Amino acid sequence: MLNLDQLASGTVRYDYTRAEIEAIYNLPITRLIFLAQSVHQKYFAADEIQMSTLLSIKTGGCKENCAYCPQSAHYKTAVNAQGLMSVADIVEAAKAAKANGSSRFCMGAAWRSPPKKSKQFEQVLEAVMQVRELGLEVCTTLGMIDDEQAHELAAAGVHAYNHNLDTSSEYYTDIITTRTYQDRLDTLKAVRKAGMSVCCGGIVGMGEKKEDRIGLLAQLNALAPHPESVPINLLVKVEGTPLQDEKELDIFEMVRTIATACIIMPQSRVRLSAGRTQMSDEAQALCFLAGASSIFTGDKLLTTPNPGEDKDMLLFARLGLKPLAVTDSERREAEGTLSFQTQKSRSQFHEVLH
Ligand code: SAM
Ligand code: DTB
Ligand code: SF4
Repeated sequence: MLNLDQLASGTVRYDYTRAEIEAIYNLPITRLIFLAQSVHQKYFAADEIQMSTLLSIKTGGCKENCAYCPQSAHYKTAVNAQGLMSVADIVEAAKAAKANGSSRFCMGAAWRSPPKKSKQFEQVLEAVMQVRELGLEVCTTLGMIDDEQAHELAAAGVHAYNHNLDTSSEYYTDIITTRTYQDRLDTLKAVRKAGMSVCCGGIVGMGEKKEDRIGLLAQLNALAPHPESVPINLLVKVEGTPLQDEKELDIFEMVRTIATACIIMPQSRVRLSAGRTQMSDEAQALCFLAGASSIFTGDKLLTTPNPGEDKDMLLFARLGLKPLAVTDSERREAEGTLSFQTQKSRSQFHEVLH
């Protein structure tokens, strides 16, 4: 039996069983969304959405065989492989992202792992330092990294490292065979050890069963501390990948995944990530109601389309939402001095920041 009052209190727990997570996931959607939103507003403002901009700094030709990915060298897709971008070009793109209201800039590279002690990795570190100097929160997603690489990235100023578990451990081997689930967990451990914020989530709509979405949520919940960011991607079906003809997922399954993530990881920022071009405005609004409070902006994700600034601003205006004006690190700094337990403290927090 679920204790709804305990769930609504926003208590942080790392020991939800799959059965408990399933019971939350299967709640009547009215109750599920109400619960997710109540928990979300214990820790986050109701109307603020974090805007992150993605930039693919090294595109295509990846050695891994992730069945969803247009950048894998194992599949013939329309992606043109491109070597590592110059630092100057990366900084230009970051300046444009900042001008468009993004507070977080995420650089992605189609690497199995960044080449060790290479000129290329040095170049990434230099780009991180220069983007950081613009006042943007820097996030990177470069594949598997070890302790040393994690420390170098953290020292250069990377705030968050994105590395997804993608799906349940059971379904994982249907999707990727070139690296293991444990490899992913090891990278997450290195990221945490180096003091970076962890950004870790997955993809829905890859032909997985409901149990796999629940399995993914259970794996994420067991990470202690929870990932600060949890991206939930809806599969973007790309021609040439093994998942190009995958059956459409009922969008309410995505909504349920987001809501459940918000409830079982109450202090994590859940991101409505890839797949928004396939979603109606109403479906996106449901994801925000379910507690998603972050999106990727701009007209491109890494290689696939995204709705673009104008469309997003129009939707925000209709929904009364606004871009988060501060970075998560600034927010957490303020959080350190304030309790979030009462409505009063939330309004004080806003006075401090605005
Ligand atoms: N190569 C690095 C890695 O795999 O960690 C970083 C880039 S990779 C493209 C980042 C994440 O994007 C993947 O882990 C996956 O969750 C997501 N992704 C990739 N292709 C996708 C697609 N077609 N639809 C939805 N999400 C996708
Ligand atoms: C994440 O979970 N989603 C983003 C980000 N982390 C790096 C990537 C989505 C990629 C979608 C496919 C593409 O554009 O290539
Ligand atoms: Fe490579 Fe990342 Fe794509 Fe997998 S998801 S093929 S590791 S770029």
